[in-house]
Amino acid sequence: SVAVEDQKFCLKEVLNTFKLCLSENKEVYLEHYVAGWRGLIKFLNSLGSVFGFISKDAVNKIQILVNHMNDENGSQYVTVQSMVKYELENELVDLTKRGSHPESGCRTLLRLHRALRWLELFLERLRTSKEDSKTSVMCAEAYNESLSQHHPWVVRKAAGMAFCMLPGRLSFFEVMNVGQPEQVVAMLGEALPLISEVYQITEDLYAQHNLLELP
Ligand code: 1PX
Repeated sequence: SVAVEDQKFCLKEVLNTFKLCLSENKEVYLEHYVAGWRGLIKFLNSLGSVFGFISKDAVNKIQILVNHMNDENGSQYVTVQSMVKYELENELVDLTKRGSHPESGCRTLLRLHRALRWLELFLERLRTSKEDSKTSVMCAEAYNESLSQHHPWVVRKAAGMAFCMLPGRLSFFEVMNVGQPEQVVAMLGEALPLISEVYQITEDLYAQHNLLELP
């Protein structure tokens, strides 16, 4: 269940789940996508309760997807591709304004997808950071370049305040539970292309179906 997020975070596990995300013909498995996010939320939770409002929203979104995967039409929710096809063909998506399908898989996954872009930008900054780089600054820059564009002012404000509470670079690396900073950097170098690929495939799919602005 998503309620239990208390095991120790390990970046390597998250890396593995993102590896499992892609099928042979480059479809994105929802099961592993969700598992990847669970791992990230575990990490966020270990940083303290100021990030609770962020992880709460992410857990909500994951739960919506898991509910779709477990309901009677669950077989349509195996990959992001099959989900999009099924929901569009059956008119289960609010396309222009919120209506009778506020919890469509498509609009819910889009929120996580946008957050994945933030993650990509943030991890790339972490990977190339110097000893005196500030995680709060890297995080804020990544956020301003991506996710913030989809958030109202109050959310941006709250996020900005939370970023200031992030631990410094070295403690941050320690929480990642990979080993020495050089090993963290190497691991990030391995993880980033996978995350980028999952992001890009989803982005192209959503663009192709005109789903990038779902309400
Ligand atoms: C190895 C490093 C890993 C770091 C892992 C951190 C995981 C972060 C997970 C963040 C997930 C955020 C999902 C946000 C989805 C969203 O945009 N929701 C908004 C829109 O939803 P709606 O249903 O209303 O259309 C919603 O309004 C969000 C509210 C919560 C605030 C979101 C702020 C996001 C900041 C993301 C950066 C996280 C900083 C973590 C620092 C490590």
